[in-house]
Amino acid sequence: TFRAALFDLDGVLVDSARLHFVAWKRIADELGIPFDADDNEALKGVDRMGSLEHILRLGGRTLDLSAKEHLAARKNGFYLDALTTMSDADVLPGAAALLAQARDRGLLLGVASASRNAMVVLERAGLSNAVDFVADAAKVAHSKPAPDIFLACVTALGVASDECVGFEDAAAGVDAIKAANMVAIGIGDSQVLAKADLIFAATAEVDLDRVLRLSPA
Ligand code: B16
Ligand code: MG
Repeated sequence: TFRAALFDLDGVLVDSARLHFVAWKRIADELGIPFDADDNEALKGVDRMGSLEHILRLGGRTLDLSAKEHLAARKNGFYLDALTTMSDADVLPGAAALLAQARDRGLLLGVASASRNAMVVLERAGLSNAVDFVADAAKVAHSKPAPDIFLACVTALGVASDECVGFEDAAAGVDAIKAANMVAIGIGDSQVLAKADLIFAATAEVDLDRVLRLSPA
């Protein structure tokens, strides 16, 4: 039986992609690199430096490490400013109910986000008390698709990998869950998330009973 449910943040629990986009758009504009909402799709689940590198590639640009670090920090400043406008209105439909239902079933709840701002986001969204552990992306060696952030939850929650189910909206996140030897639930497009064990179109569509009937990994 499952003992823990691990959730990605952006795209599964909270709609923060919009705020990331606005912040990256300012950086792209400064660099003179065309960047629209479609381009932003590729940044979902990708960590901060990986996202900047993707934008630079779009523009055929290369920068040295210190210039990249400066831009990544600037983007984060814009994002942190935008987070002051975040509230429980940005919680994705069905997310709070799903967390409550999972806790009701006796599952331990973890958040496995690529975001170094996960704690702030959860606080702004009013969800910090709805979960048991929030993994710190700054403390893991390898970002998604590596399993590290999901394994950090396993250690902290005192469960085994094969007792966990993970929820993800990004292909790299599904790969991370599978690499951690967990059951993977995809939230979003069935083609993009084809490697997941079960896929729902949106968080609000998740049928937790169906999920818990899957046999652990
Ligand atoms: P930060 P997730 C990811 O969150 C976002 O999807 C991605 O767009 C963002 O670049 C990444 O967090 C890092 O965020 O700059 O705040 O550290 O989907 O893994 O919850
Ligand atoms: Mg995500």
